[in-house]
Amino acid sequence: VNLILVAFIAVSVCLVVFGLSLVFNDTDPGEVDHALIDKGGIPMVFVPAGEFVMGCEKSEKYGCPESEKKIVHLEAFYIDVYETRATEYRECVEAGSCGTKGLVNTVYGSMPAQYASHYQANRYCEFRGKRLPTSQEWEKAARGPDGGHRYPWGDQWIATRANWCDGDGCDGSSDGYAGPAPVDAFPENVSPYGVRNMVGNMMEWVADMVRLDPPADNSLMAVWRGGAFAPDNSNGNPEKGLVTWNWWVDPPESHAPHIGFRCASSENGTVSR
Ligand SMILES: [Ca+2]
Ligand SMILES: [Ca+2]
Repeated sequence: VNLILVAFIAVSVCLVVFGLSLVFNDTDPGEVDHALIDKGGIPMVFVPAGEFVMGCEKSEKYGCPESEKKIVHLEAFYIDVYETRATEYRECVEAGSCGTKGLVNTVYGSMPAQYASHYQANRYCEFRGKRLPTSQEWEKAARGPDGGHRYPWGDQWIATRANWCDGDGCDGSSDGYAGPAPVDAFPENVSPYGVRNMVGNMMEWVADMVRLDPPADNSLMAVWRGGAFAPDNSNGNPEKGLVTWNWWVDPPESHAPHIGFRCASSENGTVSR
């Protein structure tokens, strides 16, 4: 009788596991490969070549004069799953390849690198054999290939899904982090390609440099993407500050507590499994 019972339980467990695997296969985007890592063991995802929707309609509720909607074709690339951690930046410092000027990180573990200038972010990505993503690559990785999500997870704003500002300066709600959150927090803040925390937590430097007002002001400014935990997210308006097409600039030498970055690569040899 015991043998029959054991056999029955074993068969039941197998059926449940098989059933679950079918369920997960149904909900898994399939295209996302979570097993890719760079030479330093940092997780990356592959974004295949193809078109995506960039920018937004001028009729958007809050307007988007700087990023009118268009179809853009990009070659394939890889991008980090997470914002760069302070621990990972420190490895570059310890290897003698990255500077510490302006950096005041004291919390490591899974906390993001803060205060890195655009120059330092570039240098760090070079140290990893990578580079900063272009603004177009960043937006494709955040929005996905089909239709162009408004937020990485879809078109509806969900206040608990991203680290944005807390308290009176915003809408009064709290997401549990008055400052930066670990880069792997908010697991539902995920793009169709499996990239995490693209909007919220740290704003992210991208490779692009622009002149906003030539010739009156010819200084080159560095572009950042994605909005942040800080209360200057469009005055606490997440629908405006954390949409995937949002971008603005800061001087490339800026060291800001709410600006971080992640790296990208076009090279097959950078990434393995
Ligand atoms: Ca927050
Ligand atoms: Ca971010």
